Amino acid sequence: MEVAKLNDIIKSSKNILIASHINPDGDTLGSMCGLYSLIKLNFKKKCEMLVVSKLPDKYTFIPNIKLAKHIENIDKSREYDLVINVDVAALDRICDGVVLFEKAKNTVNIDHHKTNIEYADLNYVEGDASSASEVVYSLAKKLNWKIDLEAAQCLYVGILTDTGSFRFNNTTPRAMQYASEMLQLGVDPNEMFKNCYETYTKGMALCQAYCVEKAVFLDDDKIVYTTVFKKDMEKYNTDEEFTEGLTERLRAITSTKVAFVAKEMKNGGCKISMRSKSIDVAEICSLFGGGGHKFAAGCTMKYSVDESVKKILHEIRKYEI
Ligand SMILES: [Mn+2]
Repeated sequence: MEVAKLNDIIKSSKNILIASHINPDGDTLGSMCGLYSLIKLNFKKKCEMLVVSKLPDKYTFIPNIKLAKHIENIDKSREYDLVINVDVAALDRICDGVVLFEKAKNTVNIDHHKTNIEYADLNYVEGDASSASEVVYSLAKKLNWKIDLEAAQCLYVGILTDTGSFRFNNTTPRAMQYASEMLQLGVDPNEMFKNCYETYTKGMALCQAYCVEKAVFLDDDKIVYTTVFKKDMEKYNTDEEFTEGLTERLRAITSTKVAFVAKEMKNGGCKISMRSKSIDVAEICSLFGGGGHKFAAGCTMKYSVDESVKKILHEIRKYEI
């Protein structure tokens, strides 16, 4: 996709909305705020930012994140000249934001999910990029945009968190080169690390320990899963955020090939987070309306936790692992 078109479309738009996905992570928020900073700096335009879920507390340090509007507080009858989705693999990931997306004169889709079906007018989807933040940064470079410290801090968060601190397979030379350039712009890696990872409350740490303790190991320990119920979160006085990193901990066990966490949702249903060292878990999650990456994916199921676990196990066991 021709990058110059992005310049033209931003220049010709008076009101712009940048949208992030449901249950936001560091990448969708980092790329949203990073793009916001870049548009402000290079086009002297202020855009609006949209979040469709509660903002995780730990990400409130991201520059300008507090300017983002929650979907409940935004005028849904508004017609934007331009809506830009970042890290949004499928349109339903922006929930009611779809109304605004469909009414917009122009739409742009900046992403790195291989499952992205390029649903916008302009699509910048790089399946090999570590993160949507990396794609935003690469666009900024190609378009010769100025990049300041504020933008670099935001985009660094996306690369850092989506590569699991430069540990996953998506840690490419380019991802590290960009991160290096961001450090040259003044990003403080230790400060970023502390903000993104050293954020557990006592309740969160204890609830994670409890969930690891009750993990179920199957098929010569190649499959491991654990469950999280609303009553567990109540007991430890923690919310759903605490499970971040839990699936990775289960995958980190030497015998594990596939790990997943099944979490009871507040409004019923069950959220599955899967990690793998062998099979394509995005494929399994897509059977239930989810998706993601080969070794890290998720889905939301409308069944009880126990029922969801059964269904997921059934699908995993269709593979040679
Ligand atoms: Mn991402």
